[in-house]
Amino acid sequence: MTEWNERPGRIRRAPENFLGPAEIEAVKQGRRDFLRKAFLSASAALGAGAGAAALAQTAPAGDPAILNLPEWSKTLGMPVATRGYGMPSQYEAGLIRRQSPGLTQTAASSVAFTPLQGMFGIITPSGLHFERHHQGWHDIDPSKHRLMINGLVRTPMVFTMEDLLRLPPVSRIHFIECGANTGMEWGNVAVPTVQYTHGMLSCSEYTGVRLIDLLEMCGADLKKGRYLLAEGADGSSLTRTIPMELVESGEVLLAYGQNGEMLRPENGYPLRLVVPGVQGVSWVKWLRRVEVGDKPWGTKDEAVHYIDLMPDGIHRQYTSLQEAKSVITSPSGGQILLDKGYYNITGLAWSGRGKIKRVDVSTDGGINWRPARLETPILSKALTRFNIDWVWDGKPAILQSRCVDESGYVQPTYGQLRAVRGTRSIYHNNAIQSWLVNEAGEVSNVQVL
Ligand SMILES: Nc1nc2c(c(=O)[nH]1)N[C@H]1C(S)=C(S)[C@@H](COP(=O)(O)O)O[C@H]1N2
Ligand SMILES: [Mo]
Repeated sequence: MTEWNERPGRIRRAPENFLGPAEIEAVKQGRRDFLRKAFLSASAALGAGAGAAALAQTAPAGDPAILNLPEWSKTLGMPVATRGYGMPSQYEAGLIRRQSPGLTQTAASSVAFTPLQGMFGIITPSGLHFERHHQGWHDIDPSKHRLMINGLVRTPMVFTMEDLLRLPPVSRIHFIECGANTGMEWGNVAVPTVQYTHGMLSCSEYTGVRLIDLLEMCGADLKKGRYLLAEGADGSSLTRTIPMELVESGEVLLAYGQNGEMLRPENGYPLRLVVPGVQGVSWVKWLRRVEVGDKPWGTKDEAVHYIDLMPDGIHRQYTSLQEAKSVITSPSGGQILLDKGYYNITGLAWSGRGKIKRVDVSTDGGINWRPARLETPILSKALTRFNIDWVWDGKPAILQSRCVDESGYVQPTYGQLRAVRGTRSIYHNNAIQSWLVNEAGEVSNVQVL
């Protein structure tokens, strides 16, 4: 099926990770054919001398999509509620979560990435939210799910989902990013598309109860109890230590809602922890227990995994905050610019410290920078969408974005990041991403120091 948006001035969506040489040749041939046909009919319509510049604005004469009434204008459409739960158009079937080609996965430990290249605005549709499971996912019967709060509390309590749904809720928009996002790029360029370099990233409106309110109901000892242990109900018994000051800020939620409906099973239905600004592993899914304690637990998920190997050979622990980071999502790796001319460069920026203050974009590999437009809303610890105009002259170009957050933190280059962190980490890679556009318009993943 040819892509509906495959025409000059537009970008062909990457259908899969790598485009093979044959597929690239087919796209190029398609572009040549399109231009020749459109040029011939446009010249015929406008008279001799009509230039190629008129192509984009002028419908080719004889275009059947203009001349003939389509079927859908002449027939009765589908009845309401043909589908009780709405689904995307059949023409959008390529925009799905995918597993990375370069990643070894097991049935137990697995990840599927969000297709950032095809998305608009800042909210991730729930069906495209990335998935990261340490022991697979379950669709848990909410009537059988319980949340226990114990440890340094006056009255240990057990809540049903009904109990939680009766309490006053709040709704907030936040990003979630796995600490291992972009992890495969530490050594060198590892994967071809933005889906795989940055797709362990999503942003939703979450609805739920503030954890601090429940802790107060249980009479938690906030003087001694400076830490929490959050535990999931899946087979991995995922457990993470959460510092109490994060909870006291009122930001940490016991969420049951995501984008206006209940959480999806893959994302922790019926209850998950939301820890804004902090790496995804602390957002415990299928949350069944919160324990109040006086020191970090040092569990397997924080002693062996999600630690940063530093150049001196020592592991850094509990680096949970996600530092400021940005990425151009289109044009991006695997896409092809079908013609010279105008393009809107678009992307996302986010920071675990608060709001994004500024994003600059370079089209020459970091020599010159121009400020991008930040689209509203600009929310704390949420994705921020940026856009900037660009005219491609057909010569090789390197596209980069660099963000600054409200704390003044500037997103580092790969050179700056590696100078501090070395090359042997897996987690917390927030370096500037570079996309190379070659003379054929093909966009690929490269690293610029
Ligand atoms: N109970 C439980 N919680 C979990 C996980 C898990 O496997 N089990 N994975 C964690 C990791 S590593 C991440 S990055 C996020 C991913 O959330 P998502 O699958 O909703 O995108 O959930 C976290 N919470
Ligand atoms: Mo993660």
